[in-house]
Amino acid sequence: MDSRKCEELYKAIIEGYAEDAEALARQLLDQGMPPLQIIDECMVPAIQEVGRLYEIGDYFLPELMMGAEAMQAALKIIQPALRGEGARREVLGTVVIGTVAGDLHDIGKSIVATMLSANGFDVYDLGVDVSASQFLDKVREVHATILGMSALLPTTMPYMQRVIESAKEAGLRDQLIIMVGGAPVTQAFAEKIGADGYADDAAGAVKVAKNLVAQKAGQQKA
Ligand code: B12
Repeated sequence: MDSRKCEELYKAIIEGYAEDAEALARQLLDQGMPPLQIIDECMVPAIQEVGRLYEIGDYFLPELMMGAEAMQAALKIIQPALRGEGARREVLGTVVIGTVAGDLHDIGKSIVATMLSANGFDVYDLGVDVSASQFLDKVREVHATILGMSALLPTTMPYMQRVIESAKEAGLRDQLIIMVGGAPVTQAFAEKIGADGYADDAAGAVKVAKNLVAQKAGQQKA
């Protein structure tokens, strides 16, 4: 495997070159690098570095946006390969997922959605800026097993709790598994707001989702 290509993809995202990022992602796939490894080793560290440069004032909003665009261009190439990886045997559950109201960050949420879908879940991705009623309408419509929420801003994290409260008021809470995530979200926060599960990356999200579904099935049998 040519590790220079991974390094080049990392740099292309930091420098905001979307076309290069796309081409490099394709080359890495062609070389046989597993899609999740490309995301975790070449891409996520790059967008994190973009965030760090923005935080210390070296980058401004245009650079932040260019980095995000390069990241998304590469993701577009990787996602079909990621989806193709999981051999679909049975449907493990139905997931409604989205980024909460006021928050436009969707890169991590989309990776989680793709990974869940690759691993046997039927996934309805509602996108970004999703309100409590939009989440709950979809949960009712598709009889969701899992509701997944993502937030990247400290100011939008509290909205997750609001959605959980709304689910209780609507009488939907008990039938649902609620999972939360996003860079500033922690296990402690998840517990505090009464969510059932939390994971700090997409592979973890799949593991937690599978465990919670199995647990719930066990409870229903008992
Ligand atoms: C890319 C980016 C953007 C892009 C987003 C593009 C897009 N389509 O998503 C753009 C340019 C639009 C943007 C805008 C803004 N951003 Co911004 N952004 C980022 C950045 C650099 C990367 C986020 C990202 O994609 N990470 C990579 C993914 C893979 O990681 P992730 O999202 O954490 O997801 C993983 C896990 O958390 C988990 N996960 C995620 N969701 C879920 C859900 C579930 C259910 C589960 C189980 C797991 C899970 O799995 C994922 C995969 O591994 C971060 C920096 C950072 N370090 O996070 C700043 C950051 C989040 N942004 C920040 C800010 C301030 C903003 C703006 C307010 C800037 C402005 N002045 O306008 C706006 C807000 C707009 C809004 N209303 O949302 C700050 C927030 C800090 C704060 N205290 O507020 C950060 C931390 C940057 C910084 N260091 O200052 N941003």
